[in-house]
Amino acid sequence: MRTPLQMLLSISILLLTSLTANASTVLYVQDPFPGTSCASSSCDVIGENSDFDIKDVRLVLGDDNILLAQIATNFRNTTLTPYMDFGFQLDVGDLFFMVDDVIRYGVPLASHGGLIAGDFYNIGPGGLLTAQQALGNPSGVIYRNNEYTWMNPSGVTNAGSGSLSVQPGMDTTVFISWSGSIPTDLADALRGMDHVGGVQFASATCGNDIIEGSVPEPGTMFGMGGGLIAIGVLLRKKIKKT
Ligand SMILES: [Ca+2]
Ligand SMILES: [Ca+2]
Repeated sequence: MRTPLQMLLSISILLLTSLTANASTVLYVQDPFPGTSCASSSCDVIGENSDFDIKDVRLVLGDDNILLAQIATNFRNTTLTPYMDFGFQLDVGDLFFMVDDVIRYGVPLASHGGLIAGDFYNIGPGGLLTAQQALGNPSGVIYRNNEYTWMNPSGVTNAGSGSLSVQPGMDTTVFISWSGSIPTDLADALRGMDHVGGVQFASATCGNDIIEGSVPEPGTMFGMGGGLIAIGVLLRKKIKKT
C-alpha cells in the first residue's frame, strides 16, 4: 500500500521523465529561514512568512534544453493574484536566470506591463526594476528596495512560450512550476560548461524574501574532485600501513 506521499513522488518522477529526455537536476537551492518580522538585510524574511517565505528552487534540465523550474514559496493566494498590503499592490516576482552572475533572461510568473506570464524573455535595454521601482517608490514601509524583482518591460524580446502551473501546498506554500525551451548559452551555463548559470527570484515585488544560487564553477568541481582523490589516497595509505 503506497502512502499519498509515495504516490505523489512517483507521479512527480513520472511527469519529469515524460517531460524531457535524460533530465537531471542541475541546480537545487534551499533558502535559509532564520525567523520572522526581521528588518535587517541579513535576515531571510521581512514581514509575514505566510506572504513572503521562499523554501527552495530546483532546476531540472534535459538534453533537449527543456528546463523545468520548481519553486516552493509562500504567497497570499494560490493563484498568484496581486494583493494589497499596507496600501501597496504586491505582485509575484519574475523568475530570473543568470549567466556569469548577470541576469540575462526572465519569466514573468504573473503578467505585468505587457509581459505575458509563462513566456521566456531576453532582458531588454531597460534592464531590471528594483523593488522600489516596481512598487512605485513607497515610503513608510520596510522592504528590500534595492533588490531586482521584475524585468523592465521596455525593449524586452520575447524568446518563446513556456508552461506555467501553480499548485497549493501545505499551509500557505505554493509550488510554482515552469517548463520551457531555453537558449544554448543558458543551458550550457547551467551544465557548468565554460560559463556559470544561476537563478534568482523574489517572492513578491517588495523583495521581502529572495533566493539566488549558481551551479558550482567548473574549477570548484575540479577542486572538490581533487579533494576526494586526496582523501582516497590518504585512506589507501592508511590501509596499507595497518
Ligand atoms: Ca526563505
Ligand atoms: Ca531568502
